[in-house]
Amino acid sequence: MNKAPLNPITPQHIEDYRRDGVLCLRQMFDAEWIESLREGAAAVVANPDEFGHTGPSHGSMTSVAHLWRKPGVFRDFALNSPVGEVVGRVIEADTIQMFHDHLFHKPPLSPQIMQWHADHVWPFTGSMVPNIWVALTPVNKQNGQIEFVAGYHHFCQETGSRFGPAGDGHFRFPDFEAERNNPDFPFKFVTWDLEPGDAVLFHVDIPHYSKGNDSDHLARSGLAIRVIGDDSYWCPREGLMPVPGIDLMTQPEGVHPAPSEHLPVIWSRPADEPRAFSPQRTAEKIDG
Ligand SMILES: O=C(O)CCC(=O)C(=O)O
Repeated sequence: MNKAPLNPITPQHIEDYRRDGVLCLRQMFDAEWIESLREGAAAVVANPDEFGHTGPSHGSMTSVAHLWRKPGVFRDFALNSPVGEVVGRVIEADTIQMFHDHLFHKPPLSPQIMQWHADHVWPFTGSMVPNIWVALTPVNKQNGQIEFVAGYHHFCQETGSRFGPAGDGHFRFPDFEAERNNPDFPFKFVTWDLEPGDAVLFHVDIPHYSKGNDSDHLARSGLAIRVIGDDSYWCPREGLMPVPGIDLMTQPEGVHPAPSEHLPVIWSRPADEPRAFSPQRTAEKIDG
């Protein structure tokens, strides 16, 4: 099972992520990882409660989180696969800490739609709270590929617009379904067909959506891994999703979370490489 990415992270990947806040990464994990995750996912689908916590979207789709907290392939993948390095290099972090994972499995003919949303539920502010969604089956238009609004994170970060408990309570997304065919809409809708082992990596402020599975024979499965990089800070607000085992409301607002067993460092940039993250650069960006 590979520990370093199977393919290089290129300047193009970094540029695409900076510009769009979402990109497709082809084949960074070897077949052994993917086969083991597929077997793990089949066991979770058969017995969700034995492996993790079922989410509100659990039902006609299997939706189970916190799988990495128990020994097994999901923990091995989080801690020992190249997933931390892949994310860290693309988002230009120097350290990556694990905090959450989530299996989304739509069986054939699952009507489960994931409505347009962004992952604003996490208890962190900052620009480095990404999600890497690793395909465990082929993913295509018919069985429920995920669609994204590319570049929308710039608007959110520049205007401080976050809905839900992390925001001001007033901000709402536009009706993205209505904007799909609007030639004047300033953002692009993007999506990719994926093979097992491909992944999509996206910024916490990127809106995304997936339709139901219309295939009568092909399930659609993906494992979302959520991590934090250097530019992420505690946001202790009621209504945000706590990290199990950590008392959210006693965490220091605006401080980068210290590594711990619940937020382990899963990748650090080697000491002989120049640092990618500069707090000063981030402060300059925020100041304008
Ligand atoms: O798997 C899906 O269809 C949706 C995934 C998602 O919303 C997420 O990873 O945040």
